[in-house]
Amino acid sequence: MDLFSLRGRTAWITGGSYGIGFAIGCGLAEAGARIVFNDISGDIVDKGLSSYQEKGIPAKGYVCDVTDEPSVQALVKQIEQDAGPVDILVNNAGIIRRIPMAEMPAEEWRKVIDIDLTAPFICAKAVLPSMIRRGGGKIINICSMMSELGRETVSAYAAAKGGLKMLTRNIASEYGSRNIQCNGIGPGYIATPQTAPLREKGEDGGMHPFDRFIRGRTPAARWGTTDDLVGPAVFLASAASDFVNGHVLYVDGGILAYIGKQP
Ligand code: NAP
Ligand code: GCO
Repeated sequence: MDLFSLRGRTAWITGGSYGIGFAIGCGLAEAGARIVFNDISGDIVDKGLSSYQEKGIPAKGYVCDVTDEPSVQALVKQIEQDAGPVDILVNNAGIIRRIPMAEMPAEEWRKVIDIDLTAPFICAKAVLPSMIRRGGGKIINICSMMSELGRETVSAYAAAKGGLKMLTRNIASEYGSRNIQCNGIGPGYIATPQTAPLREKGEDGGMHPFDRFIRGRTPAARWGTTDDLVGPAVFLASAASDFVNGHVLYVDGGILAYIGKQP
């Protein structure tokens, strides 16, 4: 099944020290890719390097804030020297702020848009010239249920992830002729540090109401794990998806297909 082989490819996962990015990095490594990742702090990068090492993956880690274009441009040059040109970019780094919109300071809004939407633009722009020169590449943007649905308190995040879906389609439209495939992965509700507050048990040890809600809203009746995202990521990073472009692959246990369990 060489269609799914990533041997000889260099994959850069932004925010890849833990969570979804780390799982995708491990999966792409298992398919043969060289892994490079960045995070915003040296401590987190070191944590990531140890985690990859424990898995026997010789990943390279770099400190870089993905919202800072000069730093990203410099990082891409450094990656090229250390591990070769980027063949696969996974725009994974992201944050969420859960604040009712009417109370959300514009500064918090801007921070979410900057990291979740502008940074994927900055990182994709940084790798496109080399991909074009070399005859192709893969860009995978980590979207969300909120690329399609809204909910209370996540206005900035939903706007960013909705925009990321359209950025995905636009990169596919503008660079598809250069054999660059840009697709999205739309994870459902995944058990990571980002969603930990939604799963915290109450003082009485009872299930968090949101935890119960999501289990009822998901046909699979469970939260996703980061490992659920590995197969879709390998598919979109490999030759198996060379004619798939501008698509968001939802890995949500069926949430988007389901009206929800009758109370
Ligand atoms: P996470 O556990 O919060 O990890 C996010 C990663 O991004 C962290 O390593 C974080 O580093 C890094 N990061 C944040 N801001 C950065 C910046 N400016 N520069 C570089 N790195 C930065 O999140 P996750 O749950 O794994 O989610 C990863 C992606 O999947 C995000 O885009 C998220 O929106 C998306 N997603 C998550 C879910 C879910 O249910 N968990 C579902 C759909 C989509 P620090 O630790 O240093 O901040
Ligand atoms: C939230 C959650 C979601 C998930 C994910 C769903 O507060 O609703 O954090 O936004 O992170 O994006 O796909």
